Amino acid sequence: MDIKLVQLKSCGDDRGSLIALEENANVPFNIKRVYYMFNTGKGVRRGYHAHKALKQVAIAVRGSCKFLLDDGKEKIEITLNHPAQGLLIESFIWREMFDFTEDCVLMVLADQIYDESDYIRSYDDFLKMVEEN
Ligand code: T46
Repeated sequence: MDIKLVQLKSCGDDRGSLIALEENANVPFNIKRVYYMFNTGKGVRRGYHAHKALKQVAIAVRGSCKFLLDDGKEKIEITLNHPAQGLLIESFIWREMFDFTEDCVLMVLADQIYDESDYIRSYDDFLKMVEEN
């Protein structure tokens, strides 16, 4: 599956920790958009879609949450629980996010601006598109 969990270098000293994100360096694309979700309610499950072209890196900068990732053949579950973990999600991966802790801030860096036409929101359509590829 086209998923990578990248360890981000943390520059720590006695004042605390700092992580820098740079396009085409530890983030393997041009960063066109950054968004973050927080105040996610208890028991909420989000996502339920794949993307036709979008590549993203997700980082739980605070708290933790889980991802279900599915390439149409295999499903895996990944927990993001540290700000130094970057989850690279390529296109044509179905994703669901769940088990957000109350304090979770999930930040996502994306290689495209927001475009609803890039979303595949039907799981059946997703499976058909994967088979056709
Ligand atoms: C993804 C997962 C990890 C915008 O107006 N601009 C944006 O850039 C985004 C991402 C969302 N929105 C609006 C669209 C919806 O009205 O914000 C609302 C919530 O978005 P959505 O329901 O798509 O959120 P999630 O958590 O299901 O999915 C998001 C991303 O949309 C998606 O690309 O991979 O996080």
